[in-house]
Amino acid sequence: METKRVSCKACDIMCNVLADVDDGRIVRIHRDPNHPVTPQALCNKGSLFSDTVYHKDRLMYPLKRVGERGEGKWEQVSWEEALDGVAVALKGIVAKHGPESVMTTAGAIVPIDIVRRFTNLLGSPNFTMGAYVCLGNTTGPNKATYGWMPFPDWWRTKCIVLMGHDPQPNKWTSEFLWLREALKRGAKLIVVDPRVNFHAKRADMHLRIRPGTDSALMLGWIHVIINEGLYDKAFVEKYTHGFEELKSRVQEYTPEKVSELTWIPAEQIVASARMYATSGPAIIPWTPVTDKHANSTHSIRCYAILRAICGNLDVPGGEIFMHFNPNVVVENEVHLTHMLSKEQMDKQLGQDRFKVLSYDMWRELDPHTERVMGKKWANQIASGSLAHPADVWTAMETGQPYPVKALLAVGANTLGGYTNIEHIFKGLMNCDLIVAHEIFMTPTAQLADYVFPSTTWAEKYSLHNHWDWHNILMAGDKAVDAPAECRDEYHFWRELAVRMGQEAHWPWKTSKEFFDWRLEPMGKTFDEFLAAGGVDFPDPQFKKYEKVGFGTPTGKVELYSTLFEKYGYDPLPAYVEQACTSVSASEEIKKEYPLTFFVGGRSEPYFQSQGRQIHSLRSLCPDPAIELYPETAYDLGFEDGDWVYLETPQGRIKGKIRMSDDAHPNVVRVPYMWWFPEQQAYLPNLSGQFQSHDGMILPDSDEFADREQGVPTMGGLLCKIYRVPADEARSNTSGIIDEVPMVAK
Ligand SMILES: Nc1nc2c(c(=O)[nH]1)N[C@H]1C(S)=C(S)[C@@H](COP(=O)(O)OP(=O)(O)OC[C@H]3O[C@@H](n4cnc5c(=O)[nH]c(N)nc54)[C@H](O)[C@@H]3O)O[C@H]1N2
Ligand SMILES: Nc1nc2c(c(=O)[nH]1)N[C@H]1C(S)=C(S)[C@@H](COP(=O)(O)OP(=O)(O)OC[C@H]3O[C@@H](n4cnc5c(=O)[nH]c(N)nc54)[C@H](O)[C@@H]3O)O[C@H]1N2
Ligand code: SF4
Ligand SMILES: [Mo]
Repeated sequence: METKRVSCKACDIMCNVLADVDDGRIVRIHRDPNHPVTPQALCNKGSLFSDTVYHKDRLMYPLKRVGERGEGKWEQVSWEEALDGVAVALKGIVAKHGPESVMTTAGAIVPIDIVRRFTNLLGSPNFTMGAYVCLGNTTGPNKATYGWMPFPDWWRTKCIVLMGHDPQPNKWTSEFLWLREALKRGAKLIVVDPRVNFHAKRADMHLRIRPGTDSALMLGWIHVIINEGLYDKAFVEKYTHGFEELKSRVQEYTPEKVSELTWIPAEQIVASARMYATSGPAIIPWTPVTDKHANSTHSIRCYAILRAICGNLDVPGGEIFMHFNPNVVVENEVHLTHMLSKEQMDKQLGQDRFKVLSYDMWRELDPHTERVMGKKWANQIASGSLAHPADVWTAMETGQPYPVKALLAVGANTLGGYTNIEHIFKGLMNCDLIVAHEIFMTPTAQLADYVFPSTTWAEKYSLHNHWDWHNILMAGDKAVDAPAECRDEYHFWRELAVRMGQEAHWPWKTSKEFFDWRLEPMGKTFDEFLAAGGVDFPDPQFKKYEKVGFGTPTGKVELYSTLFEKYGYDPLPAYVEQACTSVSASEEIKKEYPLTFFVGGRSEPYFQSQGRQIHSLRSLCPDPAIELYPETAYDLGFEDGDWVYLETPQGRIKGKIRMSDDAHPNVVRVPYMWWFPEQQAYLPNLSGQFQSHDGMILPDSDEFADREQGVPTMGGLLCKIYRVPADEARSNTSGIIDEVPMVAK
């Protein structure tokens, strides 16, 4: 028996784990106690991953569609035939509609750098991904404020603020463990969450916020911190731009006003602001919760400003600008962004309105990034530019402003990856070419023209540093060989690239050769790096700004953003009430939809839309749970376990009531990204994609998106709940999934 050191990618935090392998088969996945960055990290999704690797429904051979789209009629073909077919179709589409008519995408656990390389060389500006509503939209506001997105110094901090964000033993375990160590050392903890979440129970302060109002709370904090003189005056004086403007802006956000907006008592707002500002070096770790609101950009700007004015930037225990790891060819360089012409960049969908996520702002920041970090087109966390998803579906559906005809989806269940599923569906149904590189026959793959079988993470090598977010480079071995004809993402993109005439830019035939090249600056091959421990964590350098300033147009921290001003956005942070909330909706709507909801609360044994076909995981959470406070449920006439419809003006989904004392009395938790692999596959049911998926109740129009980046909201809106008729209740979902065929033949 052998033990392999593998990067778990059953979710996107990528803990390093150990896999015991006997006779070419995984027998156990367990913790790596000695890993220098993610020691002891492992959750249920990781430890049970062999149930995915050896699942009976895994895709094993390339398939070519022979019936109508979504009909489920396939022919098994060779990789060569399938790739040739895709290349011929792509060339036809590019010749007719231009390269911008091709959209590429990738999920959060597959490499992004090679997708962008392919897409840039093809000449399309239309890459986007699910991270449009996650980490992908966080970098822009950080960069606009101080040039780079920092990483928290978990290892030395004295105070932690969790804005909803809630890592747990079965949820981003390595981060949970960093947090746990910090708390053991005595760090203070402030939790801002409508629910009593895992860490609220362990916090020094818990603020129960109305979903979607985080920027109001942060403006209240800035108000207190400035007016009480709790900020770092020397830093503010020397290194910031626009302090007086900020000071005058936050005057309107008195604790009393903020209390009304957020539901948090005024004295808690004041006390928590003081705790953040006075406990020593503090961190506000990145939170995806505020990457999903029509207030996202303002919220992210507020965190950035708090970090700066309280002296937490680039100091031990604060938030570090890790910049690029010098020992590797970074993802940024793999992208080859400079090969995409300005003419093509200007065609990126959504860039007319959402500049902060566009090539435009990226281009503006280029000289400043280069001054500070020595590199242009610094595409940190794949976010330098993303096409606006809703505009892509419109371009597919209507051909406006130009047609998008092809979708290449690698490790991404695009149909269920955003808000307003019906819009996505209409777009996809009008494409000429859909390609999926997948491990299962997802609803998106069911609509494809070609489906390529992928390796899982247990069957491929890995080299990553979270998309250049930080500079901690980590390598992982593969545990076992790929089964049947499963091939990794590198194989897919390179083989397609060669057929599209990009061969000169893809000299490395395998992912390992590619990693060998990326590690040339270190002077090691991938195998040598792995043998040496597979971790490169350069010693942090603090206060680099004293020498090089900040990567912004003024070279300072822009509390008042000159770039936002240039683009006609509010240069100062603000709170903007979202549409259709308990404050902004009409009386009529409020009466009809009395409850506020958010999507998420991700502690379930599934990563995003995955895992529902894995019996060991599904048995832990058989049905989509709509979480309600017991008294609220009782008042509405529901019992625990009732099947209900949850409806918004956009649409409705079906779920099962889960009473929880942890819930906020006025707030409903909506389960995320459900589909039912045990149900009838292909059209019209698409494995139940339209039944319980949160994307059915969420709009994607500009009215529900933030102004600067077009981030669609996934929380803080109104809904109502009513019982599903008894005869319908159990017909669609079931925990007993093994009794039902996974894919209808
Ligand atoms: N088991 C498991 N772990 C996962 C994932 C998974 O799918 N399953 N997904 C991973 C990914 S990609 C992500 S992005 C993270 C997400 O993980 P988190 O960042 O923790 O986000 P959520 O779990 O969606 O919500 C966390 C808390 O935010 C609260 N909340 C809801 N709305 C608001 C609001 O408007 N403001 C505030 N302050 N709080 C609010 C909720 O009540 C909830 O307790 O989890 C990661 N880890
Ligand atoms: N409506 C809605 N949209 C959302 C969210 C939401 O809650 N609701 N959450 C948002 C968030 S926080 C995030 S991070 C993103 C996540 O976006 P994605 O990462 O795109 O999410 P998944 O649904 O997990 O899709 C990944 C797909 O990859 C497949 N897969 C798994 N392993 C491999 C592999 O090794 N190779 C290949 N090729 N495929 C593989 C899985 O079967 C799955 O279908 O979505 C965002 N979008
Ligand atoms: S948290 Fe769990 S699923 Fe995610 S990488 Fe770590 S072990 Fe794997
Ligand atoms: Mo995410």
